[in-house]
Amino acid sequence: MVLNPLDAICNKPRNDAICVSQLRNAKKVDKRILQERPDVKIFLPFRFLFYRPEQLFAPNTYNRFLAATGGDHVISLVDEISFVGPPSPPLSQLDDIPPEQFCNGDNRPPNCGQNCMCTHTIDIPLNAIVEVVLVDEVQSPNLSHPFHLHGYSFNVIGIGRSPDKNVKKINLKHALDLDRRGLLNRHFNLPPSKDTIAVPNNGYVIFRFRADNPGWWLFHCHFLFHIVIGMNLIIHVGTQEDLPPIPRNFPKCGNHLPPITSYHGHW
Ligand SMILES: [Cu+2]
Repeated sequence: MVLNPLDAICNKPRNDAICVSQLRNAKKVDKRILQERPDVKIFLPFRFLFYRPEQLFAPNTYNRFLAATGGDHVISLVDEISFVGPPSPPLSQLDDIPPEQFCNGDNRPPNCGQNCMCTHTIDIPLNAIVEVVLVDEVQSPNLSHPFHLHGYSFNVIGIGRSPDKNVKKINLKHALDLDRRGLLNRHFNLPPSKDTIAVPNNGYVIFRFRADNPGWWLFHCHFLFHIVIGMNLIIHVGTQEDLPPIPRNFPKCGNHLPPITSYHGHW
């Protein structure tokens, strides 16, 4: 019996494998999690961006990248943004971070380019019921990205691939369409609690949590070499007023790297 089969067939019982979404929670699950509509719904497609050598070695560009097997030079995009860390910790030094450093899919910096780099942060009201739909646009065969959320355990309510046999590759647009038509798998029978979940290649994962733990929580693929190239974002729950006060004489820190900038129309 295999846990998390690579074929991601999770919508029916089988003898050879079981998906995490088919496990049952030993504990009670928050009733609000099990209601049809969450308060906040976030679609997060993720993929690689391939650099051409001339883009990497153009004068005065210092792009970070991963040299993949086969010789590709890639960075990672989550919702078309490659995460860069803030110069100081937002938890204790929010005022030291330029506000324009933060971004998300709805608030991209102007002229951000295809390799858009900023501190991808999604604001969530305290106590909201949040649903996250991860969509694998990397689609590297047999590669499942293990996404990990700090600060919470979440309930996994769906794992799968497109039921449409004519669709060879899933993407955000198709996932949104499936969702509108009620064709994404969602199970509400004691969905299991996890803090890491592997997204099947060419597939999706749906999970939910109640945002009752205020703070700035990193959400990221757990492959270290994907963290380095930006496969991360921050789930920011509540406001600074929801957090305990910063201790007196708490150490401070600033940027130890020159700022990383995106291309501005050099494509
Ligand atoms: Cu990854």
